Amino acid sequence: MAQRQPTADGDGEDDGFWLAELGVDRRDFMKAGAATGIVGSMAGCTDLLNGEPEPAAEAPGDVDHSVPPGEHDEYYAFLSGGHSGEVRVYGVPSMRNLMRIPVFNIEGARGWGYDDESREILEEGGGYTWGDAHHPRPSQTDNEYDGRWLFINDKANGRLARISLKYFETDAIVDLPNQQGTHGSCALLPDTKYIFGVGEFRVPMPNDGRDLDDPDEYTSVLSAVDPETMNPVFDVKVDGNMDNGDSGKEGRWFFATDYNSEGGINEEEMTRSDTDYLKAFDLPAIEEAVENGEYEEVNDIPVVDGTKDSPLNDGDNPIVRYIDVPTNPHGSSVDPDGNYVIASGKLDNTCTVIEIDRLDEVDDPNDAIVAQPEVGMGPLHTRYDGRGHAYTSLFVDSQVVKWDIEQAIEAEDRTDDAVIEKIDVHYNPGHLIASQSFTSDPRGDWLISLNKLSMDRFLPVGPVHPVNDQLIYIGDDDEGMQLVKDTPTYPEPHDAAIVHKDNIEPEQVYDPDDLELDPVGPQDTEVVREDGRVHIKMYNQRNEFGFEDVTVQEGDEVTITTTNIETSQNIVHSLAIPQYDINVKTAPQETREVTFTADKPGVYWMYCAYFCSALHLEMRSRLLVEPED
Ligand code: CUK
Ligand code: CUA
Ligand code: CA
Repeated sequence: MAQRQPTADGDGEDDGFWLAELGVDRRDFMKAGAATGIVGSMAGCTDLLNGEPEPAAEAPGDVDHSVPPGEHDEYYAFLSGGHSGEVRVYGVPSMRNLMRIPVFNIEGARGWGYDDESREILEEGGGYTWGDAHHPRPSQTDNEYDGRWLFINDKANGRLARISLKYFETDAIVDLPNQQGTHGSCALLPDTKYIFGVGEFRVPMPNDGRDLDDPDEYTSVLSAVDPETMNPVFDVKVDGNMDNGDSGKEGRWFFATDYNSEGGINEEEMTRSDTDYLKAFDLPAIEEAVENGEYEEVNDIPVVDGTKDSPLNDGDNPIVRYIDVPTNPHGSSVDPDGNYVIASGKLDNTCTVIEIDRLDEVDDPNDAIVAQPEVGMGPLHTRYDGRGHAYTSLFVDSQVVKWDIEQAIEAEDRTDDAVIEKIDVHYNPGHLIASQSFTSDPRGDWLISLNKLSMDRFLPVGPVHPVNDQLIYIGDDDEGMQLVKDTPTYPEPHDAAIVHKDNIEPEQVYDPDDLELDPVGPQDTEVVREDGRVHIKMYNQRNEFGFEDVTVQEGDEVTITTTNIETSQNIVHSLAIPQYDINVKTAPQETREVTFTADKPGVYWMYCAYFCSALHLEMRSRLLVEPED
């Protein structure tokens, strides 16, 4: 069993040095420790939620995670990029960063936001230039990752996005008009019938200036989106707010935590009550209400009333069940067998285990609670190894705790009898993720702890630190959890999904039939001029563009369509136009288009920004913009 270090450096001596270095006053530190009742084991202890953790010496495990040069990882890990707005792809177990996929942001290397199509996707998605991406969820068929899509939320602007896993490229963003702060994003399982945006911020509905200072009128909604069309299907409005969500495995239930049952507008109000809710949405009952026209329409979306006093919640078959769970719960997650949904306490040191099938059998949904194990301070999120164990991140304790679900059900509530072991992480973990954890068949080998603070773990790089994504081996129940690797990461991943390589088949070359634009081959090059509009159709390949020179007039609206006619994988080109803010990337067999106004007379060397061959530097053409007069 992994033990917490009794003192910062593990020597049992005074650690005033560490505390001073961290700028933490020793008395404050002791006080915080006393307040949280864990003075005896101070590693990682903090002033509840806000304090600074204490560095702990940790011997790396001896598990071999290396992937030799030239060999492939076993898993893809998709990490959300937080407020960078992107998704990152890592190989596991090497933790090598393989790719970044721009989603809500604008990004030069992938040309995202620099060609007409991606601009249109961003524009249709609300026209914002950043997003706060938290929860990447791969699509599933029959409760197994199916390699079609990855979905992700934008907490900042109330949006959901879809990434094609055929091309590792964002292909749709939907703006959810009745939702501000789309936090959770999850598929309805087993077959990804809907994607849910879980609305966190309560606002008037519609949020058009009415009820500005009347918080009782604010509401938050669960939004269901069709994964094929990416159009909203219906909303369910609820009392309180919502935070994280997860789906049952049988297509019936969806769950979301609620930390603001109080309907408060400040911290004091939001933490007033001893309990908040886990909400259980009964999807067939909601669909029936939509079919029967039992909704109001807001912003062209059917909004079903799931508040506590709604007639739809009156009777034997309520559409939303409100289950009392301790103070300000955060994560909610369903175990791989689909038997239990587990809510994590955040301000309570327990997790609450609800037996899903019981929801149908009991009059009071609180009677479906079957366990409340004590796990540690600041439990946030729970994931699974497929062997009956749950792994919960402990933000305040800076630990990951492994516990046994069935044992928790047998044990007394509010005891730590179900806890198997704890491991220190560095520091203050948010999410954690295990391989294939959202499916019905987790692999139980690797776990990543996505830690918010890295403090002293890396060379200092100024006041903004990287976050620390730590790889932990969980495949050996006898040896226990073993910390294997620190990975400094640009801020700030929240959640992740680890997908076996056999579940994804990305294309190496575009299939032109998948693209909206017709390809331009060497025979198709032309310049079409009409009424101040110029359409340049050209191709690109090593080491040339379709034209050596193109001349346009100042003020012309210019569209360039360009096809990478290469068929060999890995040969990417781009069309960069200096001083026009354009860099359109084209991968093999890809066609892209860009439209701009030629408002600056002069000579512009259109060039390729990908180093594609020995004559890459010579791969350029002139854009000649003739002055008006
Ligand atoms: S949230 Cu960030 S640590 Cu958006 Cu899933 Cu919990
Ligand atoms: Cu094409 Cu460089
Ligand atoms: Ca609360």
